[in-house]
Amino acid sequence: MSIVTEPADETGQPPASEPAAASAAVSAAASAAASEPEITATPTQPVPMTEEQKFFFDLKGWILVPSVLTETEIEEMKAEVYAAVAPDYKGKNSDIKRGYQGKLANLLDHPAVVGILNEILTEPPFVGDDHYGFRCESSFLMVREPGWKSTVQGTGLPHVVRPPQQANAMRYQVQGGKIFAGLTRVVWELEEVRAGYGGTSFLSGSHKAHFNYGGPDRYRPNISESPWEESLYASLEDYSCPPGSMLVFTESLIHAANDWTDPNNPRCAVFNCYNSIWAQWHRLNLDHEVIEKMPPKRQSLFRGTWQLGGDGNRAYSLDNRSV
Ligand SMILES: O=C(O)CCC(=O)C(=O)O
Repeated sequence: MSIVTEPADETGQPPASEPAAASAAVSAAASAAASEPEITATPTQPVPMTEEQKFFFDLKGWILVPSVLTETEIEEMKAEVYAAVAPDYKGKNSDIKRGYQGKLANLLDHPAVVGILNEILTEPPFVGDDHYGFRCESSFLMVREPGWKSTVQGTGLPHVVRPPQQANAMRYQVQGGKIFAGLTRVVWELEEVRAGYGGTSFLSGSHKAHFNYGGPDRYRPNISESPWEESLYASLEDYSCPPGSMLVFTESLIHAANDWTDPNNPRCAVFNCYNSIWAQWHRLNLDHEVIEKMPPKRQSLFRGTWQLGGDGNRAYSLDNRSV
């Protein structure tokens, strides 16, 4: 079974059949910025997470928001990803190796992302007009042609950021009726994904597991050597979605990469990772020269990881960047 929740409009209600208002906002803002190609638009109106999305995210550890992007956005972004991962694709070479530049940068703070992360990764006192209340700490692009094989050594082995049953700064928590999803992944699927053909798979609910998954080492962040490997694999779920859909999951959830077997299209996706303004998992590996070309609010996604001192930690600068 896959979980599909409708994208919400600004009131938090799912729209009937209109394209996502959020996407339209990004397109409009992006065209307004057309004369400034280096600085893509910062969307301003987050799309609030719905109660339904919150329920399923808490229950399962992941949600799918279908058809967030417009056709034009999908085509432009796909072209950037294909150009980036295969330098000879369409005769183009690309400087874009991650989702921090070009049209792909609009995904970093897309209104659909901001609305959800405002709910699960920060609190109102830390959200401002000129800065975000969460950080982005990694981005990578993916193209998997039909026949691409995952390996049981890498992300093909069901894994988590840390074993979810132990206390740690990255883990999924709910306290006082509030979700706090430490390390959160947002995946943008730019081609169609059909269930069973190689999308990411999840052991739904495992982000709240209280017991070890059977392996010999309680600190091991994957299921290797678990005597229950077969039933763990059999319990994984995946999803179907049209291009332009957004998948959000907590990295405390057991999940895995899978062989891409769909002969109809490659998997083409952008994987962005977010964290609390007070915690960090990945080294950022992003040059100041790229960040300084972003609108200031988007730059705040890459500020240092601390809270108290000086005038507070809101703006990004060369002296205040995450490492
Ligand atoms: O490649 C995939 O489908 C899953 C990627 C993954 O394991 C991760 O984001 O941690």
